[in-house]
Amino acid sequence: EGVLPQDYTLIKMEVLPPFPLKLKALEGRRVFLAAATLRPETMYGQTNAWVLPGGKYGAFEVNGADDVFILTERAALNLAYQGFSKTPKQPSCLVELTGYDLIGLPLKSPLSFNKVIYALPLLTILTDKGTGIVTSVPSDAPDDYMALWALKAKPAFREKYGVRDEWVVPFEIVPIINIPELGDRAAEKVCLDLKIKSQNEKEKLAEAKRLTYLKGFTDGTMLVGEYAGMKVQEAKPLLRDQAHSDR
Ligand code: A2H
Repeated sequence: EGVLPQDYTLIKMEVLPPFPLKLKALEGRRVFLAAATLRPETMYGQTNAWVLPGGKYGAFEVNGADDVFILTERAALNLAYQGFSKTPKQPSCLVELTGYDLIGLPLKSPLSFNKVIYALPLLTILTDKGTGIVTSVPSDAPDDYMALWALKAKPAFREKYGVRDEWVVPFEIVPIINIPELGDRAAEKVCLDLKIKSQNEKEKLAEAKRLTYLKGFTDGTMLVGEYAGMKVQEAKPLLRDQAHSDR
């Protein structure tokens, strides 16, 4: 199994100009934060993206277009082996970056009802999984719900990482999927039901993820978008293909 298993969908979030100093060399090109997700059908509800502050990232040239992907070197190598690098089997890094360089970048993500979302810090990101960039959907992902809640509730945490209020405070949960027993903010309901108080309650969060993921997939119905009214099971592959053909 590689870094990007079959089930992952890569979501390209375009970095909006003007670019900060660290990215100036990339001006004139289309630059994306590339997130790996298991839930392409939830992309309507994105409120932000997550990056690991101390994590090592790079801006890599990808096949064909002038496009540049920001992700971990490990993910870039994996994509290169899947034929997505400019040079075969070799990632071509234009700029070396850390998560700190990415915090606060304004992003435009396909399908998201929020026209602009921001890259925000998350300390529980694993660097050996996916792309090291995670898109955040607090309506349906317990991890995202708890992390966004923590950033909203703790000004000191925002200050520590140079996060401006306007990147966080205005962003609310966007209901996108209805699950009969869990409603249309499933992640919030499950976190409240299980009395989860922080991102560090790993076991409870794992249980919350299991519950929302299982019930969302088997019983969920899309509330929004092109496939509103359709079962999640049926909409998921359609939205996955849409994201893939956009690559
Ligand atoms: B999922 P699996 Cl709505 N570190 O996307 C931590 N988490 C990561 C990651 C990393 N490096 N890379 C990906 N992920 C997250 C959406 C979503 C996700 C929803 C609900 C559940 C869910 C929006 N965030 O995942 O261990 C990404 O979050 C539940 C596990 O490889 C990705 O999908 O199976 C998921 O974990 C991949 O987890």
